[in-house]
Amino acid sequence: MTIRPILTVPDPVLKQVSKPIENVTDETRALMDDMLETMYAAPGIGLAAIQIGVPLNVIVMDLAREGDQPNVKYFANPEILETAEDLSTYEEGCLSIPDVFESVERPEKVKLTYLDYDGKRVTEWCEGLYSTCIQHEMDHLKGVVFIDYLSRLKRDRAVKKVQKSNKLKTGI
Ligand code: K1U
Ligand code: ZN
Repeated sequence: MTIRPILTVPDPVLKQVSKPIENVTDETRALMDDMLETMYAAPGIGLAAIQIGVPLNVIVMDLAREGDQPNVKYFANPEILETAEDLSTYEEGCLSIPDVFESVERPEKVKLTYLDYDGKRVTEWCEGLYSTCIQHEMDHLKGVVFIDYLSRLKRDRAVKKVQKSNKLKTGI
């Protein structure tokens, strides 16, 4: 397993629309393993493949609290089948927009279908942080990041903050 670099805004790769995978293969599982290690190292609670530059519909997630048993979830080709009318607001973060947290409103519950690590189809309702996180990660697959829901002023400010921080870290 390898920790891969996470792309940050305004990298144009993050705007790419990812493609479905044909089957969950050993290659997909190797990608999922690298993604999970990268997510834990960051640290984060979710990661979409495009965040490490791979334009495939693959997501990993672990919403376990610190000190609890890991609760790893792997998603290939996730699709939302139904969306609740009620909305909920959560202060979201993103590993591609480090140190920026803003409130985003999304449907409170979604019915999701996906292929798991073994290629088995799972269909379930998601709510709470699971619902927020899967919607956030599925946005990445469409080239959307959470700051796209904010005002232009807040979005530009967030991008400038990331660019400034990267410049300080790399000297470039
Ligand atoms: O970049 C990402 O897509 C991952 C992102 C997931 C997410 C967080 C909050 C709301 C929606 C989606 C993160 O993991 S940001 C980091 C974070 O939330 C966190 C990090 C360490 C401990 C607990 C949370
Ligand atoms: Zn994100």
